[in-house]
Amino acid sequence: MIIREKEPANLEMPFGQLAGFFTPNDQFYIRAHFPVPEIDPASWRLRLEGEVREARVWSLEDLRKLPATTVPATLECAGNSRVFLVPKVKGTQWELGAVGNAEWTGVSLGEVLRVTGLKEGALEVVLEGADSGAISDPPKPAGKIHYARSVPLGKALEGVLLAYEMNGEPLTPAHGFPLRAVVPGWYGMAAVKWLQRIVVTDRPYNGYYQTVDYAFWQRDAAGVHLVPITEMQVKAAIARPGVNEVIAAGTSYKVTGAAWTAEAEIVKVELSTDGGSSWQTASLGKEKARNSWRLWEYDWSVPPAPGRRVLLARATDSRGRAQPMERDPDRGSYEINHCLPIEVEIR
Ligand SMILES: Nc1nc2c(c(=O)[nH]1)N[C@H]1C(S)=C(S)[C@@H](COP(=O)(O)O)O[C@H]1N2
Ligand SMILES: [Mo]
Repeated sequence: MIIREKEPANLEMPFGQLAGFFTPNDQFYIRAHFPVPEIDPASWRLRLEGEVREARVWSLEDLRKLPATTVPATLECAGNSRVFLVPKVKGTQWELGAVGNAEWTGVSLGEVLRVTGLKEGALEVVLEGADSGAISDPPKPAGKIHYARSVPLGKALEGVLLAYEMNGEPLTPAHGFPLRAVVPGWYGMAAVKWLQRIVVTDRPYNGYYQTVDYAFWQRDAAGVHLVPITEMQVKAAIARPGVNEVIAAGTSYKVTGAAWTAEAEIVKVELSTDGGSSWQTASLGKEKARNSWRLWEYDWSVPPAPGRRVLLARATDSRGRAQPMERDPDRGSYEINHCLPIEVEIR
């Protein structure tokens, strides 16, 4: 793993290691704002409060008694590929590997909410982690805050998993033991780890991690306004070759990668080996699942002449969304899904 930060641990998968549909747990990237909280599973409780019929606490045992489901989902950090932004922006300088695909097992948040019972005014559901710390750069609240994100009630009832297993194994401490949220189709920041409290609110939640952080400027009929980052944008990433890789002239090279989107299928991945002048269709891998990435490959006949070449991949999904060639500046330092140049050397 590439160490982007030691404490708290922020680790990236070297994306050239991409090998299969599911990312092994020990290769799955780790993103954390604060140190991993120490949690004793026996005394751990999940508190559920706010606009519910009656506030209650859940033990791990209670949750495991509810029907379990297994859901494959790709998590991509909203800041993945930030190192490609020009000019440079603040934040962890992820290359391509702050993304992974896993099978998550747990109980649906909707089930837990239905069993608990909701009040009429319920509007959003705030997911709070047990980790906390102080923010260094203003604007910031005073003192320590917990990591927290909200989902609208509709999403909370249908599309959120409270997971205790990842690829068939109990969550590791770094990935949110004993319980984390998984919000398939949304960027990783929604997948709150180390859950300790769920609060149903009767008004929009404007917490730090969906206003000051993890938000972008949306332009619509209402003008320009700040909205929380939610759904993943369509994106294809090249795993091999890597940046500055030396490739033998006149040979055949298998270009590989993955492509993902939200609530849609990847229908096409195109590859350019000449900086975007021409595009060829890559072949898509057999394995697929909603909100999971699709592997792809392309057999490149490497030109006989030495020189530098820029490779680009471009995905299109069944909602008709395609990757843009240019960066959208309203996305700030997040949602980096324009076609990323991978420059190689033919020798
Ligand atoms: N409690 C808590 N949950 C969190 C975070 C965090 O710092 N604290 N980071 C979020 C971000 S930004 C991402 S991208 C994902 C990463 O999940 P992973 O470390 O299991 O890959 O966790 C999310 N959940
Ligand atoms: Mo993230």
